[in-house]
This record gives sequence, structure tokens and C-alpha cells, in this order.
Amino acid sequence: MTNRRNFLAGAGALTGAVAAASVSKVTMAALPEPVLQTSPDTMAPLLPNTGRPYKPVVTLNGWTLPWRMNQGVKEFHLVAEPVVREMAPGFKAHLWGYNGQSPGPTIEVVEGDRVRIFVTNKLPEHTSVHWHGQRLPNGMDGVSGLTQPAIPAGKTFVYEFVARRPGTFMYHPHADEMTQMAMGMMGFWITHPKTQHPLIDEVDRDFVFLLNAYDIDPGAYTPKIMTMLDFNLWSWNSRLFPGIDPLVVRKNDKVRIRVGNLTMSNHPIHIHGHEFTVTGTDGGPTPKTSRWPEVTTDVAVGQMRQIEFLADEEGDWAFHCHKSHHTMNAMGHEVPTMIGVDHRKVAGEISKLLPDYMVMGERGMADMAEMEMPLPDNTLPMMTGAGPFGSVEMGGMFSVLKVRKNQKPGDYKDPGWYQHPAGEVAYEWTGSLPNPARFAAEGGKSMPLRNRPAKDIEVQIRKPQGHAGH
Ligand SMILES: [Cu+2]
Repeated sequence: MTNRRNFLAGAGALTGAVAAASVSKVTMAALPEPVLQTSPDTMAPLLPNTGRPYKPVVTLNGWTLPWRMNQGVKEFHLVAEPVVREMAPGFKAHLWGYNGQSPGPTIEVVEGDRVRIFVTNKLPEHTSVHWHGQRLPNGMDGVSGLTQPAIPAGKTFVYEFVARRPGTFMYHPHADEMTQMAMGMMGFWITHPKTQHPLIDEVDRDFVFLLNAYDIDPGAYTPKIMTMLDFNLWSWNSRLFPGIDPLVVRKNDKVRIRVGNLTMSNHPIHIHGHEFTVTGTDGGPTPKTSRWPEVTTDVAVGQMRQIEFLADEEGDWAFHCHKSHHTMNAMGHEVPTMIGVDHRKVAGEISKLLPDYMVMGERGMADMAEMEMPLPDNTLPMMTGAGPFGSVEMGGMFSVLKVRKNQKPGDYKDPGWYQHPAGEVAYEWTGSLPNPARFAAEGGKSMPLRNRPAKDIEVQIRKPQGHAGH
């Protein structure tokens, strides 16, 4: 994680970041220079140095877009463009996004801010930006054809509105939506409360990420945009485990995590070792009387769920989508179930013809995590992730909540693996194993049959007759 300090220090002043070369000098006088980011690292929170104060969020494997103040208006510049996203070390995807990344940068403002967003379209087709969940003038809602003409390729449009209510929102195109969202165009928007809000607690750490899904064939770079349900890559902020950074917190931190879903299916997000409450949706903070403890919350399509908990248990806690197929990386779905099939003999025969042939799945699929089968270039193993005790056998929507006593306030650096106190790790039993006693009372049957005449339970078996062609 690198420290990010290249935000605007006032009108026009820009340090460190890369400016887009194609914006002309004349336009530059009026437009805020676009800030681009190509590193997939989690950037340190962007502390506001102009405008109203607020406590910034941390975007998992992402960043917050710098702004400039222009006569009291907060100005941002989004550039819609093709990007190369490293979805995990060893796997890059050709996506569409904003300002060098997919998803785009998080936009953070404060309740009551007047916001002006310049959107430059560098895509090969028109686009628009819809500000999901916001109260705004109808013509700023970003629905191409309905509330505005689409932004043609090469043009810049301006959106302007007041961030009226505090909360967590998303942004995404509302023009050729199926293509553009399948290609990764989306981002997060946080409106912080202006003053202490009765339903919005102060927290020590505030993480945000978007759920996204792609269909990219092993060895390929570009998502198949026509896929409706059968995606093969399930990502958080267009990153796949083991490429998703851990959520690092200090013991007894109050933690908030905001998760937005712009995929085509729901994701039950599950935490280990703690209980949380859902404190907000994209509709705003939830009333306190409506909150109850959970360890999993379903985030449906087009929804945002904001969860909060006290991180009071030290350790490396799994945090993941509970759909087990969403914690896997790319695989073929036509793989037959081979559990229980003994193919030692046939494997020997096939390997005479195909030296790379490997048998998969006869004892379950865990072998997949450790085998060294040759994969096409630019392909992640289906399940992987080296942990302190072996392979984690995960992929996709999986990360680790790391709770540490000695983590410094505001320090997001990965502290390494948790050092378990002596005697607190599951261990192998090496004593004798008595036979299971559970059936003894029933004479070997857990649910004995009622005493019935034999004819009632006789099974009639007839051989098929007259089947031609067998
Ligand atoms: Cu899921």
C-alpha cells in the first residue's frame, strides 16, 4: 500500500499524477486536469485539504478522486476510457473504466456540497453517467435518451447538483448499459454527513468496494459482454482473490464496510468471528430500531449494504461471498462430477497419448489448488491462495479481515499472518478412534421401519421390454 498525496492543493495546482495528453490547452483553462491512477494497490485515505472536513473512506484496491474548489463548487473530472486492469497478479483484463482504472475512483463529498463533474468520453462509443441513489434535478440523472443526449465519443459533458443527502451511492453508465457495465464501468460515491448525524456513527475504519462479475475465457483478456448469468470471474473492485487486499484493522476498532452490487446476481456477504448490523442502504441510514445482528447479509442486484461491527476478536478472519462458486476463479462449467470415480487405469492409457493429461476431481476438487497443471497465459488457477497452513483453496470474492492488537491507528499495512496463541489452533487427534455409537440403540437403524407385512414394502422391478436400438 503506498501513500497517496497527489491531490489538488487548490485551483489548478496538481502534483504527481499523470495528466491526459489529449485535452487541449484551451480546455485545460476551464477543466480540472484529469487525475489518472493505474496501480491496483489500495491507496491510503485521501484526507480533505479543501472544502468541508470529513473522515475519508478506504477503497479496497482503489482510490478516491481528487477535486478542486472553484468558487465554492467541488469540481471533479471523470474520464471514461478503455483500461488495463490487473485483476490479480498474473492476470490482466482489458476493461472499460474511469481515470485509468475499473472500477472508477471513489468520489467523496460532504452533504450540502455543490458538485460539478466533467465527464470526458474516450470510449469508442457514446456513454453517460447515472448517479445511482442521488436526489438531483431530473436532467442530471444521466439516463441517455430520457434525461439527456448521450455523450458522444470524444466529447465532455458537465453534471452539476447539490449532494443533498448523506449516504453511499454508486455511479455507472446509463447508455449501452449491458456492454458498458459488463466491461467494468462503475464507481462508488460517498456523501459524508455535514454534522453529527443521529443514524451515522463515527467509525475508526471505513472500507468500500463494488461487487462485479466478468466472463473472460481462460487465456483471453476481454470480457464476453453478452453473458447474462454464467459469469466465470467474481470480483471485488475488479480484483480476484488472492489479488484482493486484506481489510486491516486495529483490535476494538469500530469498522464500517460498504458493499455495492452492480453484477447480475445477488451476493450473500459473510464475515467470520464477528456479528455486524446493516446500518445503511443506498436509500440512506437505517433506523436504529430496524437493526439486528447478522453474520451474512445479502446484497441484491443494484443494492448497497453498509455493515458495521466492533472488531474485538484478534485473528485472520475470512470475509467472502457465501455462494461457493463465487469464491472460485475461471473454470469450465461443463466439468463432470468425478467424486468416487476410480480412473487410475484410464488415466494411464490417456497419458500415453497426452503427456499433460491430469485426472481431476476423483477425491473432490481440492487437488486443483495444489496441482501444477499448465494453464494458458493470463489465467489464474481456479482456487489458490497460499496461507500459513497451506492453500486457502479460494478465488474470486474472498478476502481476510485482519484484526491486530498492535496495528497503529490509521495504519493499513498488511501485518502478515496472525500468530495464534499456544493451544488455539485445531489439531490432529492421535488417540484411538472408537466406533460410532449413534446407531446402537436402534439396532443399527436411526429410523427403523414400522413393522409392516412384507408385501407393502416390496419393490417391483420390471425389465424394459421391446426397446429397439438397445
Ligand atoms: Cu457472490
